[in-house]
Amino acid sequence: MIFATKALAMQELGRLEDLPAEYVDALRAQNLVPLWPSLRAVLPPGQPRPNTRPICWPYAALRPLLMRAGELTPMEKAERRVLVLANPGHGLDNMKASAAMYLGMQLLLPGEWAPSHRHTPNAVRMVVEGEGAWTTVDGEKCPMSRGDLILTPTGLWHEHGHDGTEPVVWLDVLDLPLVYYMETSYAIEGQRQTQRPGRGDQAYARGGLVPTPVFGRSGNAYPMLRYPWAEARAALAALAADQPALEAVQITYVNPETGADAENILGFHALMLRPGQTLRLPARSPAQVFHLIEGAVAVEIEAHTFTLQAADTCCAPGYTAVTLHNTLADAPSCVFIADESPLHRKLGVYEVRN
Ligand code: GTQ
Repeated sequence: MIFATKALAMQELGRLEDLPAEYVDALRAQNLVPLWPSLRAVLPPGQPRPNTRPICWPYAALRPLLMRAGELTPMEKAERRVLVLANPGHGLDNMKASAAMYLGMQLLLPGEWAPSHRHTPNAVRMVVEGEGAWTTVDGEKCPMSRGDLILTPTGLWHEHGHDGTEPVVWLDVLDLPLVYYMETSYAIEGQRQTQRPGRGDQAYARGGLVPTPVFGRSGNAYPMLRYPWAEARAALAALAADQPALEAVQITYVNPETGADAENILGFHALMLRPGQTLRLPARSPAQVFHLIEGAVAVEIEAHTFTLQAADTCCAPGYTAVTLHNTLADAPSCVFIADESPLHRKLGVYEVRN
């Protein structure tokens, strides 16, 4: 959406203190409030004033605290053993990385099981470390390896298990703040799922080639639940090699049957920075989260520069340009990006500023 940018000076409006206290009390007694003292706060001139601050959560600081949670709190007392990556701009207790995004680092120890449930918020997992864990989503067992993206879309049953020998950690990204704000957030507990045969990551393993049901449609709103990192990385490497002049070597995680975003509210992308590359992402309305899968990247957001090592996570408010610099001269770096773009597009508020 494009707004006229011709700036007119904004009129100073009357304050609450300018009104007789007895009048304000009479209004409040009828559950009424005057708009004009708050008008500039809810409709600020030119652009929003986000509470979302540029924040970085280095994995080296987070990991020992997460492992301690593993010692302090057994699974039965946690259900999901998660440390929430909270943005202080929203208040730590509100569990928001941005207005619509929740981030959590979840730990599952060998032999543990996080019981089956389903809920209205959409979630994805980005696997950070460890082998041998799996998430069963809607009956499909999805193995978890570093960099894999696994969807648990709204309403689908999911549970996590671990047959390996080392701790497994993943990053949860949920649209919980938005769904909670809408007063639509709830969960239902369930029984252990029976696993069904079939894997979307096999059926949809080749771009541009999709299974064609002859005897009726698959009927799955979410035909692909697991996006292996090996495939995503290969797609990025092939794109980088095929198009040497391409500035942004980026892919989007989509529904392979419709081409639409993989989930309804948040968007997910992987970006490869060429050795030494600096890439400026224009200011766009959605807030963004950057999680470094491999390499080393300096992320410049407003006055902040975060130097991301592998497994580090940071966030940027919307309406803000972000510059990414691959500090490796001889190897690519790969970044997982979560953003609020599907939501903004659906609501008609999506903007690119420059
Ligand atoms: O793994 O199902 O970080 O339900 C927050 C809520 C993870 C999960 C979170 C959840 C989950």
